[in-house]
Amino acid sequence: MKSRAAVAFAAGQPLEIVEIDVAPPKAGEVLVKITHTGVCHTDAFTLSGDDPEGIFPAVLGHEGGGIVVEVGEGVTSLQPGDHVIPLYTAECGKCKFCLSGKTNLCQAVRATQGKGLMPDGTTRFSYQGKPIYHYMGTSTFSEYTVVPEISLAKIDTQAPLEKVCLLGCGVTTGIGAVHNTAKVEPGATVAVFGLGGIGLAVIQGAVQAKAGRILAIDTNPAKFELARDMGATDVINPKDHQRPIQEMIVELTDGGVDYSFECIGNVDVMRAALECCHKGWGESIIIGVAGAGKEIHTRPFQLVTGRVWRGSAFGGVKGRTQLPGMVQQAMRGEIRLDPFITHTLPLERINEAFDLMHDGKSIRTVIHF
Ligand code: NAD
Ligand code: DAO
Ligand code: ZN
Ligand code: ZN
Repeated sequence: MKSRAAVAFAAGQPLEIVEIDVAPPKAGEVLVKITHTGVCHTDAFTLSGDDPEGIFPAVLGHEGGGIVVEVGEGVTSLQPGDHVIPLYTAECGKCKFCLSGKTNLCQAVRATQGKGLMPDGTTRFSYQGKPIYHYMGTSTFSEYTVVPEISLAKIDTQAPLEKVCLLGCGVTTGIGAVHNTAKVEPGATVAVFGLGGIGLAVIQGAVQAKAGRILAIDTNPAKFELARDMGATDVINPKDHQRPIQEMIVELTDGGVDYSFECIGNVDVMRAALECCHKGWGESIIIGVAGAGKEIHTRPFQLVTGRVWRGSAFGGVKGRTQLPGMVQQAMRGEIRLDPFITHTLPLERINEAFDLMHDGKSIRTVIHF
């Protein structure tokens, strides 16, 4: 079938809106009509060429919501008409990772997903007879996409797809990192570095966890109003101060924070986020994705003296099991999605969403098809 899609033909170039061909779903696969998709910093990262796994030409996008159109052979858990959120972290429920009880990083389709292919090693997308690659197993920048059954969370048909699509990445990642990775407890002091969609979601999670103090840090002061609205108690622009930010935070918080979250992808900030943690117990969670080849540094004594460095992918959330419940939380108003949606645009104007992000003017632009 034909599908309107925003295709990344090459790194560093704007997406092109073209009509691609989408092949029917094979065994274990599902054809989904995407109604809405957010644009996340990770899409921009891949498009920039900094992503070591970036493959072109590809249909990017991983923060979508849509409706099942057709299911392939053997698909039992979904049927046409079901509403779904595509998952870049699948949940097969059977692999060593799924069964470990220790991680959400299902590996069932990981190898092919990382190569821009479906699990059988081929692509369902083409343009003018040439293959177009998938992205993160989701490719939500196409009106029609094909996704493995195990990479789809079935959600309430009453949920507004134009909002809950954000649970496909940003909001879930931030909130999940607070509850599943850090396990922030009531009264804790938290520092959040980077106040984009991820950082604001961390703030929301910290408020849910009843953190006592939430320090929000960004070099763009335009982000502070929303951070305060989400529940930040202190906002700090590192550019307003001469001293290293970690020193300042340690002083402001009587020895350091209980938890910090890096939501930027900057390895220097990752160091600051670790070093602003309290001696003996402070934990720093890396969420941001750094450029290819980047490395983190600190003095080992920071760890010897009790600080902990962790990472979090998709907030440690198991998508098929947990996302439907988070959608219900959003419908009850327990997860706020509206503040994240600063812009909405039609697919044809998707490049403007990247410009808004790069200019620091948006949190999330939701694209409609
Ligand atoms: P974003 O671009 O919307 O937000 C980043 C924020 O960081 C901006 O507000 C920017 O002003 C701020 N910033 C930049 N440099 C800074 C500095 N030196 N000090 C303080 N603030 C600074 O991005 P986003 O969509 O919120 O994504 C954030 C990061 O999280 C990205 O690296 C993205 O790839 C990553 N991410 C990770 C996961 C995961 O599962 N681990 C999921 C989604 C996104
Ligand atoms: O299993 O090896 C693996 C990786 C799974 C993907 C995790 C991605 C998390 C970071 C990328 C940001 C997503 C938007
Ligand atoms: Zn994302
Ligand atoms: Zn699995």
